[in-house]
Amino acid sequence: MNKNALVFGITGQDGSYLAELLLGKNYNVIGVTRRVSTGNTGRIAHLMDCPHLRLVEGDLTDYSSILRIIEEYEPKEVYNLAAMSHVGTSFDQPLLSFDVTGKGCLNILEVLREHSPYARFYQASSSEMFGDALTQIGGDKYQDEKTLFRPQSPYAIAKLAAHHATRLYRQSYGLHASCGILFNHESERRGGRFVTKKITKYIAKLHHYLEEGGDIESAPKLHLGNLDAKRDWGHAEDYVRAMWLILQEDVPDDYVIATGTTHSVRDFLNAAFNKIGIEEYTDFVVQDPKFMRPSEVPYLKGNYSKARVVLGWDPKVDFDQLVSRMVEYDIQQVKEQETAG
Ligand code: NDP
Ligand code: GDR
Repeated sequence: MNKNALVFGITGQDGSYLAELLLGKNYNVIGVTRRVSTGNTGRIAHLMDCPHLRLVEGDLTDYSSILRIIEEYEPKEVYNLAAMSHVGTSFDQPLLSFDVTGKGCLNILEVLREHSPYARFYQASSSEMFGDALTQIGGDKYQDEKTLFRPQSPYAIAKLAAHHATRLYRQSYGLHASCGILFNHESERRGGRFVTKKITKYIAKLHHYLEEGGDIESAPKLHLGNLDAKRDWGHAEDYVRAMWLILQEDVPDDYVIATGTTHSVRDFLNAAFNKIGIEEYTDFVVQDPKFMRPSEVPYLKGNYSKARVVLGWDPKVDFDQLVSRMVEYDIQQVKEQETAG
């Protein structure tokens, strides 16, 4: 009999890749979607005809819908990828962020404790929880499972609450509950308001504009915030593999998942503009206070040694490949849109 896996956040970037991975491993995948007035299933459209995928409506803030779904499907594995995941937006919507990203996880844990104590639970923790914990930046400094948490946004505070709740339910009630502390991971399917996708979508449009004979001076500009922040960027396909591996371990635990390399937003801009033959991005980018955050996480670089040793996990896609894949995909999208109409 195929195992049932329940995925909260299946319509998101990671949810779509995780669903593909689980379906490939012969799971029955039950994906929780929010009822919205316009479509939110674009990222999983290619999976909709799969007989082992079922979508059910529910919301992380609604305990009763989580209870109903878990009682009905009795999943062996539960992945919580649902969140209000945009750090910048969490400063404008702190209460919603906490309700969804923090308390939502507790809703699942409570249902599991009372009704499904043998299910295995994965919580999507985040490198944002480290915040500005590293006071001296640069060099070979990195974050690992022992690094202090000093969250710098409402999002990170909510994630840290969920992280500690998961640990507490593991230790106090014996739940098989684990956290992946995932560093930034991007992909062709990344949401359009995260910095990498914002850059690659702009570049794809700029490429088309220049090919059509547009001149550089009149080109629309790309408005960004802090260009000095450094992030450890990997590809989502690699990271969902780590999520699955974490739940296959008999002993639940927390793992840092990262690439061990770090690049600034400027580095990403340089790499992405170089892909379309532009050496200098500065003619096209404007720093706009609107995209600056009230507080920032300056430097992230993860040490994933524990995941490598225990899970046998390593990332396969490096920074340059990630940038290439995103730029090429977005250029193709623009071409298809132009051809379509
Ligand atoms: P996305 O923003 O792409 O996806 C978030 C998902 O959560 C969507 O499916 C969204 O549904 C769903 N969701 C939001 N609110 C609710 C709610 N109230 N009830 C049920 N579902 C809800 O995020 P990613 O795929 O990039 O990330 C997955 C998880 O991993 C998130 O928890 C994120 O915070 C965390 N994370 C991500 C990292 C990254 O770099 N990508 C790094 C570390 C952690 P809808 O489609 O309807 O909006
Ligand atoms: P982050 O990702 O906040 O790290 O959270 P994001 O891509 O939003 O920002 C990365 C860095 O780029 C700077 N930046 C901008 N960011 C955005 N979104 N838009 C801009 O215009 C812009 N200009 C500069 C930011 O200030 C920041 O320093 C992501 C999310 O996926 C979280 O859910 C996840 O937990 C963490 O990664 C790990």
